[in-house]
Amino acid sequence: MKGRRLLTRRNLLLTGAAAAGGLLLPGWWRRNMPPTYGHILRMGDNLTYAAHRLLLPGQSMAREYNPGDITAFPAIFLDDRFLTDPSHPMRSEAYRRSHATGFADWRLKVEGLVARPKTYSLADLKRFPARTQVTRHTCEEGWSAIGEWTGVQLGRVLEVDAGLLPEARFVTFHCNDNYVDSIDLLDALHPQTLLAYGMNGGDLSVPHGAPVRLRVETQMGYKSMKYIERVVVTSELDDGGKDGNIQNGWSWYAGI
Ligand SMILES: Nc1nc2c(c(=O)[nH]1)N[C@H]1C(S)=C(S)[C@@H](COP(=O)(O)O)O[C@H]1N2
Ligand SMILES: [Mo]
Repeated sequence: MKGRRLLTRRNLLLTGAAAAGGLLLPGWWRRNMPPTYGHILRMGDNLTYAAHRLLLPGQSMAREYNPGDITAFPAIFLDDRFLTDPSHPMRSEAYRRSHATGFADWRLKVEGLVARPKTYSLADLKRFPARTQVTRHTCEEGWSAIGEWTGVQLGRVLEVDAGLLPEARFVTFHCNDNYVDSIDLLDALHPQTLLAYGMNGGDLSVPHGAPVRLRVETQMGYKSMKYIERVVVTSELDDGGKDGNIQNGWSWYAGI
């Protein structure tokens, strides 16, 4: 179910172009390839990653829709039952308590290769200029939905406020349900990559990742991590250990 990739004609073409680019531009290759991980069969990830980085330079924007295009939006994995059902997979007492206070005691840690490691409250994040965007979320399980997201650009927090150090290359997200995954700096600093606290005009709900989730509009839905609590900037890929999505069979790079 996780990390499935369709080998489309377009991907094959892109892959070929990227391979050619890599042979011609070894320096580019070194700078733009994701780190090696796992199994030789995962090479396909590297080729797709390289193809996107070569052919979609930098910051191409994901399509934005109008508020009238917003659709019903399923919530994956979680519903509000975790608040009352102790056998629910997400049973962090701290999260339950935090939820009961309207997330007043919730904090987001930003650490690693930043000049000023910081801890943000929800109010702190809301003091930054907000961005609202209506985008399509595509899940690897075969559904997609359109929603409106409001939040602060991750790039503003990382680059402007915390200050990225020169060795920074990846950003890893640790979530309350032990979900861990990372993105590279290009996606982290993309103008549509948000720490989102609002959805469809209201607060982000528990099923959709309250109080703050990531929106990465350049990749498949599973990279848009919910229940974020810690953001770590690194120079090397942190695969998240046993909780990491790679170990659980997902492609690290899931560009769309
Ligand atoms: N922390 C966390 N984030 C997560 C997930 C999860 O299980 N835990 N599921 C991912 C997947 S596979 C999808 S499709 C989207 C679903 O977001 P939604 O529940 O708002 O529809 O969240 C992503 N982010
Ligand atoms: Mo998904």
